[in-house]
Amino acid sequence: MKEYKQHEVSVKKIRNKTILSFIVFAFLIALGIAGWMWLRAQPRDNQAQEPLRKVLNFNELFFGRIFSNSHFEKSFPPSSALKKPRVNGNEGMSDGFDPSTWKLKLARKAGDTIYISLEEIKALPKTEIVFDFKCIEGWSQVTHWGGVLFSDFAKKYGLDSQEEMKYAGLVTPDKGYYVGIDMPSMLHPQTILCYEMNDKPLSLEHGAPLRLIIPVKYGIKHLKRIGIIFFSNVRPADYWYERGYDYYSGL
Ligand SMILES: Nc1nc2c(c(=O)[nH]1)N[C@H]1C(S)=C(S)[C@@H](COP(=O)(O)O)O[C@H]1N2
Ligand SMILES: [Mo]
Repeated sequence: MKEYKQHEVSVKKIRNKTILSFIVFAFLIALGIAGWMWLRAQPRDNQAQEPLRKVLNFNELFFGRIFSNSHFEKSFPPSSALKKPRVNGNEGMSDGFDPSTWKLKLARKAGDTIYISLEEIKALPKTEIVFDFKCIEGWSQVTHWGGVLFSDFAKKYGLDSQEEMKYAGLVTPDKGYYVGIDMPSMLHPQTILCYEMNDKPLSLEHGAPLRLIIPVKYGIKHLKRIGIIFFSNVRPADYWYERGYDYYSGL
């Protein structure tokens, strides 16, 4: 009969293996902590550590440019819209604002600024949109808005050369809230300068007299109470970008 050679595993060998796996384990943990500390120590680019900001920028380049401004947000029948949508955020909406004397300041280019009344804006063709409004805080609500397509507005006010620029900037009258929007999203056929909600004049808390509704973006970009619109080839300042969010914030 053939004898099988027995493998003897000595106690010493087992102990060495245990020690080795413990060292590897400890090393990996140390590596994780060192990596975390390295990331924390990196310089920040608008609140996000540079390596993370690079990932955000890459995502934005890849997904933002390619998908966001060419897709259509799903629309809903007006009957499915909330009657009393929640109000969220009042940055740049300081007291003492008088909507009756308001005019939109449109800075077309240096030395060419015009002021437009709400009546003039309401005289343009009206477009309505009912869509699922999404906030980065994680909630969404189907809401119903009316106003003028930004692209119609741009045609009316001769913004052809501005349309060639990369960004539009929107700022509240008190300059407390501001957003930058890439021009393709601004000209998207669902983007409106909005003055109505549920077929009624917009309330102050929802952004009267005029707000941006831009369904291809998260809520942070839907600036309420527009004071100024301007154009630029460099990114306009953006309130939430400065606080660590993605500049693009597209859906
Ligand atoms: N001026 C101004 N506009 C703003 C904000 C703000 O704080 N100030 N918050 C934004 C955010 S985060 C969201 S979700 C929407 C909410 O719009 P609503 O209050 O009409 O629901 O407004 C956006 N526009
Ligand atoms: Mo939001």
